[in-house]
Amino acid sequence: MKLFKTSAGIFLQRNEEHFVLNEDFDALINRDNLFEYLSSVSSEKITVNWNEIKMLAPIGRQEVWAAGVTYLRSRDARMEESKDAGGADFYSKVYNAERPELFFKALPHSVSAPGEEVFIRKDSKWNVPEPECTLLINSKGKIVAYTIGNDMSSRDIEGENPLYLPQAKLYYRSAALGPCLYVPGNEISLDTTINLSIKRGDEIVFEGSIQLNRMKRNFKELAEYLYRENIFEHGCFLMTGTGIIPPNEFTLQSGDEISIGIENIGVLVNVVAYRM
Ligand code: DO4
Ligand code: MG
Repeated sequence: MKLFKTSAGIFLQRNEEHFVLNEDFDALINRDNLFEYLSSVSSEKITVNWNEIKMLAPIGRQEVWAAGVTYLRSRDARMEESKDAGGADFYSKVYNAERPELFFKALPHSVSAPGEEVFIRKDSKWNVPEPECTLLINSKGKIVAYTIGNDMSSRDIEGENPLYLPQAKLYYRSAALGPCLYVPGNEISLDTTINLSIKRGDEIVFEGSIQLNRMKRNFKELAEYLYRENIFEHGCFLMTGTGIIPPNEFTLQSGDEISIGIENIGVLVNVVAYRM
């Protein structure tokens, strides 16, 4: 089942049919039994005309956090970009350590919705999208849904010094979520593929894909660490790290169209821009 947050309300997609849910979004997605509730809730059936409706990011009052260096490809890329700052050591250590890298990513107001622009920093020359399977964890620490996340990153700022990570990762519209919350009722299959495609004009300038089974960590472990000494009253989103990184000579340009697809969830499309 899928939940869409839209300009016309909350839509539940169940067995190819759509229903409107007149409920508080935060209370709904924080339900412990979200899958069971959505399986049986009865509500007005509708025909959705997506051309007349704006899709919103499927977030209410939750914080967005992110995990890093959860795939070998990410470890290698960080080691390269930070080699002058001594990165070889700390990225390889965190990849092998018991404790994962977790960092705060965004508050809801700076998250881009499907179709909205994501920003690159004007003081950075090397920017990439990071396509990440993203967990919705409820206030009790249970993973209840999945969505697609884009952890936009400035690789030159991050590579210059690891203490610059918050500036490389956390700025207005550096995160995108959507298009929906996928509520499968059980854990997402690790055979699931994430695809990234970047279009410049009519040309595809980068394409890549990875399966979730290439992750070094598992989702429950990441959620457990995040909730150890934190309270998330409305639940929390957790981006689980990227395994797709364009080659070093690639950087995003204003106007590029980023499409991130995850099987069973959908495709999240955003266009790159500078904040005016
Ligand atoms: O250590 C830097 C962040 C890594 C990251 O965001 C990722 O691996 O996805
Ligand atoms: Mg990332």
